[in-house]
Amino acid sequence: MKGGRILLLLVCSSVITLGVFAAGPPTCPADLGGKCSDSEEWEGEFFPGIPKIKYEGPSSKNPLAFKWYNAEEEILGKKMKDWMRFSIAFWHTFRGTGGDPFGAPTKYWPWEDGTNSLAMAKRRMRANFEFLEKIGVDRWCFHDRDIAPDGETLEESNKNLDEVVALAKELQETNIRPLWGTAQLFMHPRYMHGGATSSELGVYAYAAAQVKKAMEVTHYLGGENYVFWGGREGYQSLLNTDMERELDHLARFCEAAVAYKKKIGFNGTLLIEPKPQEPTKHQYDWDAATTANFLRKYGLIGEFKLNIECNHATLSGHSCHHELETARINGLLGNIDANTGDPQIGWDTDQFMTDISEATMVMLSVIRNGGLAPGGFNFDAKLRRESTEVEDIFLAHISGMDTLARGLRSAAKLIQDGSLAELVRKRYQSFDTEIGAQVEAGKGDFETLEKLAMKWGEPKVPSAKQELAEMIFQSAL
Ligand code: XLS
Ligand code: NI
Ligand code: NI
Repeated sequence: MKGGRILLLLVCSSVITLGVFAAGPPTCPADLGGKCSDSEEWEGEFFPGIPKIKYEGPSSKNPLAFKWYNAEEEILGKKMKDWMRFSIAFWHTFRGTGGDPFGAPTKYWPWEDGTNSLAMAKRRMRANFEFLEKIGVDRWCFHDRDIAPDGETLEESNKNLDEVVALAKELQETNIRPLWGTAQLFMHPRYMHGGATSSELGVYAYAAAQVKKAMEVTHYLGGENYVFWGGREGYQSLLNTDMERELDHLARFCEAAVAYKKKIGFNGTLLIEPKPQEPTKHQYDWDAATTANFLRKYGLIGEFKLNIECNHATLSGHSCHHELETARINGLLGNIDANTGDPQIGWDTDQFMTDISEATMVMLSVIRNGGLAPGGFNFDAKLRRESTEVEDIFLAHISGMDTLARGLRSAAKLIQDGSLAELVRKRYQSFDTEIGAQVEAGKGDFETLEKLAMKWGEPKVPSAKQELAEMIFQSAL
């Protein structure tokens, strides 16, 4: 199992921006039947024959149509598109290859030429925008190094990024913008001990420079949020780690990000994305509660919110609903990385969500939060290794969008029906009394409570009605 575990850790890093540097992308796999383009200019459409995806309703049998997601339809006083604020993750959709630690890539999209050149980066960006247009989503998310190749120097990397960002800005026109941008601080070997928590000051500085630039381009593109996912901000062993010092460094890094955001006039939300482990043995932003504690300890509450990823939630031993509620009740729910794990595979499989119950619970939190704006739902999800046709990119996103849309409809039904809320209200009704209110107001001192306990005698403990709660929930799906 140990060997398996190491391989699993490798999987996580391989899902993101495969072949960005060093080893580079695979060469054109003629032997595997891969069809690689070699022309500089891409003629015509990237997704020929695929129309703009429309809503056709639940009875439609057309796989290239929405059955539940009807962007303009109002649910609980808000258009579906405004509840969802969907976003496409560039790294999975345009850099994912289906490769895993046990096997070579399985996907070679027709527009790939087997290189990681600037010309290729630009062509991919054009494919991204054609996809956004056809799927009807007006937000996208990126890491700096997914969209533009690393250069020999920081200056060269920045120049590459500027060139691709200029094209993205043009292609965005007026209606498309990033839901969030981020810096990739986990792929390059310099980040092997982390970025902000590296033991090496030079790396800390390099990470800061990369985040500075990524914040600038996110701002330039009209991004609504900026994400920090600390893939390698953690440790492999406490024996050689000064955890207190590393956490202090991470906090200083966050403070500098806040200062820079203000300096450049970026009004987007800064988001921290918790994850318990992968690729480190233990990541500092383990889960929502741990991250909230970090923010509170260092006086950063109010400057950051959380980006909750469902697959990370289950990796930390919680449900996605738990993580969303923890973030929400602390005023920290900012964004959702909408994906799901696999109950039989132990790592971050980043699958599109297909479970209607899970989607309904997710949407219950979102509704209670009054929506997510300026956050939204980023599909941090990838096609299965075995799904290899261009059409599968559409099918995967349609299925993910429909699942969440169905979740929204079910959650709205539950709220409108009111019986679940009534069950919860009744459960706590003893606190709705005069004495209960005093206790909740902090006036329940122990002497008073002892007198009451003696006067009341053995309390009658009511039923939690858990099965009834489940029945009500099920009937809304
Ligand atoms: C990896 C994370 C990553 C972040 C962005 O597990 O989910 O994709 O969302 O760096
Ligand atoms: Ni994520
Ligand atoms: Ni993830």
